[in-house]
Amino acid sequence: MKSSQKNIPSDSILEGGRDTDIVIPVMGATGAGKSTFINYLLGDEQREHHVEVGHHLSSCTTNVTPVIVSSTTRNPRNPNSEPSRVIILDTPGFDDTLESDVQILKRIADWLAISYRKKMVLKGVIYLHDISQDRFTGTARRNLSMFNRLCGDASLAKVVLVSTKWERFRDLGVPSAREQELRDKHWSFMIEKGSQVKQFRLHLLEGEPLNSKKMGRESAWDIVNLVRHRHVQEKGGVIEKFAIHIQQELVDNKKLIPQTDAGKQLSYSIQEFIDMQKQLVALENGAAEMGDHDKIAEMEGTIQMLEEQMRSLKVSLPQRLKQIFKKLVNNF
Ligand SMILES: Nc1nc2c(ncn2[C@@H]2O[C@H](COP(=O)(O)OP(=O)(O)OP(=O)(O)O)[C@@H](O)[C@H]2O)c(=O)[nH]1
Ligand SMILES: [Mg+2]
Repeated sequence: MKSSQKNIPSDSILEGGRDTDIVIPVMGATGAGKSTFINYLLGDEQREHHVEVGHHLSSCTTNVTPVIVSSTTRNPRNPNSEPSRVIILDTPGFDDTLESDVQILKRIADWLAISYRKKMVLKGVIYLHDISQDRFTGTARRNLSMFNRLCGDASLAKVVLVSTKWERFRDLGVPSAREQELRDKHWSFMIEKGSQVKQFRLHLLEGEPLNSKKMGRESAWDIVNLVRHRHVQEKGGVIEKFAIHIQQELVDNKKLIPQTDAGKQLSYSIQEFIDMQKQLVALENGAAEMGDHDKIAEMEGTIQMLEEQMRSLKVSLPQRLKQIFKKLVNNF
């Protein structure tokens, strides 16, 4: 399945989602190596399922793409029993060169919300960072901040922070110092809350004979197995329900994406703003009919937040958009 198609492909994996599925999203800035990591998990034998890897400066993965990396029969004595699937979710990074953050968040959030409704088990999250980058750039910062807001503090113990592209250095001292800086500075809060740190390595030490395919595959699987086999509490034989913050916000608390902690961080374009206003008007009318005053108050808060953002947009609105906007606001 290629992930760079403009239209969102039909997602048969999500459609067939069930409570025996294990989901592990892979996140991180564009170019961090998310798709490459997933292809190492698949190996050459499953080359037909490889996701597209970017070799240009532009972002590559624009859609959320689930990939089944393992599928095992749970009950060997019953060949008809549903196999337990390990699904790795390839995601686009924020600050993408082709798509707005609003679109990216929507794709990730929608997928996660549906999978949660289907009771697919989100075991943990892998966050990749390119260690060969000379600076912790604004994009790296933005991705980490959005990631934290998606996961929420309570889920940080299920996060594995992974550095990539180690073999780009001859002098192995350089990335080690960088990793230390990540641990001490940018990742320290997450490590305190239980996140683990790992390296995705295509080779071990300088000068060693390089079998990057074998090493890369083992290294990728070590990381996935760490997430997969983490201690799971079973309550009455049922696997512990694990959701990250945004899933709880969207499904349990019935919030809209702009009302979530991650959504509140985004600047919305005028068109996105108008689309959301329309959605809110429809929802608010529904809530008014039901007499749901809490919901109305919550939505009014969101509308206010959006209006403030709108005011702070330093762009001059075309007359036509101004009229639509005014009409929508006057509806309240
Ligand atoms: N040397 C080295 N190169 C890597 C590694 N991981 C990825 N790359 C290269 O980095 C580039 C980007 O890799 P992708 O896997 O497409 O990165 P991505 O995170 O999926 O990027 P987007 O889809 O744009 O978000 C490609 O040229 C890869 O070959 C790694 O561990 N080592
Ligand atoms: Mg990619």
